[in-house]
Amino acid sequence: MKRILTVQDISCLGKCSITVALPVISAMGVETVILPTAVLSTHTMFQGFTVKDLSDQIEPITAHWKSQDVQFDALYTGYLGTIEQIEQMKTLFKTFKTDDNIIFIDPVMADNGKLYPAFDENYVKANAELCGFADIIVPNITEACFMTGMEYKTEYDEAYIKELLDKLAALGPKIVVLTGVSCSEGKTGVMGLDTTKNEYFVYQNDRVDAAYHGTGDIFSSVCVGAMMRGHTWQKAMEIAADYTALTIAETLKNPKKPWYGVDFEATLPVLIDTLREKEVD
Ligand code: PXL
Repeated sequence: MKRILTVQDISCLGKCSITVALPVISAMGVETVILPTAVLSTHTMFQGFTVKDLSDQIEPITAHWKSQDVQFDALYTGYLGTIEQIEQMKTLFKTFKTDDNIIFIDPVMADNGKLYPAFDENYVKANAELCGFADIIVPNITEACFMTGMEYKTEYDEAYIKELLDKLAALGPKIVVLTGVSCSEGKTGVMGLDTTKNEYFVYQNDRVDAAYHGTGDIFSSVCVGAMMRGHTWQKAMEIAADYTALTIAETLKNPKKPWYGVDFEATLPVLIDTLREKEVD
């Protein structure tokens, strides 16, 4: 069984970060080791949330793992709280990166043209630099614009997306994937660039007209999980995009209209079936 390490916060209530990554990746048949960067009462879209920073735990926890000769097949980072933690990730990568594992970075910090409340321009710069260490990065368009200095647009053409991908590639990652890309009316999905082959990749499915927090975390977790189950990054993106769309559609059926996160618990069986159907030897 493959083993991944995911480094992100625990938002106790909110269905994002570790409370998504752990159940989703485990359900995909991949061991999921967690390194919590902070404990929050809720994610930061709630008013008045509490935060306990755990930066001082990162060094002792990772040192203990190192002493036990622990190895990982993927190092997956998501929401990190501070520039200091971004710096700590560089050390963690040096410690645990091997020739055989991958670094997967979701530079979670913004959406819909705006930075999340905790972040500023310096945080953006630090995250952009961290992306240079990655084998694969999966920013949304907002995060990509902040990291490249390009103008954020809600209406765009393929040339705009390709320019964003090229500028992200210049940060240094091997594979760049932009999420939330709509190539035509009523569609949404991803567009990627494999810098080692200079090949672009597009995957689109039907747009479900609703926005929920945590969908980026679901997408990234499924990507990592699918890659660990032997799928190519392109196939992993397709599985993740389809599963995210299905989960949003399922959440829309909920009469209680949850606003803070999606009902991924209801769609996990479908994800497991999909993986079985698409099993790679
Ligand atoms: O889903 C991204 C995310 C993760 N962690 C925290 C957040 C958010 C988005 O708002 O606030 C704490």
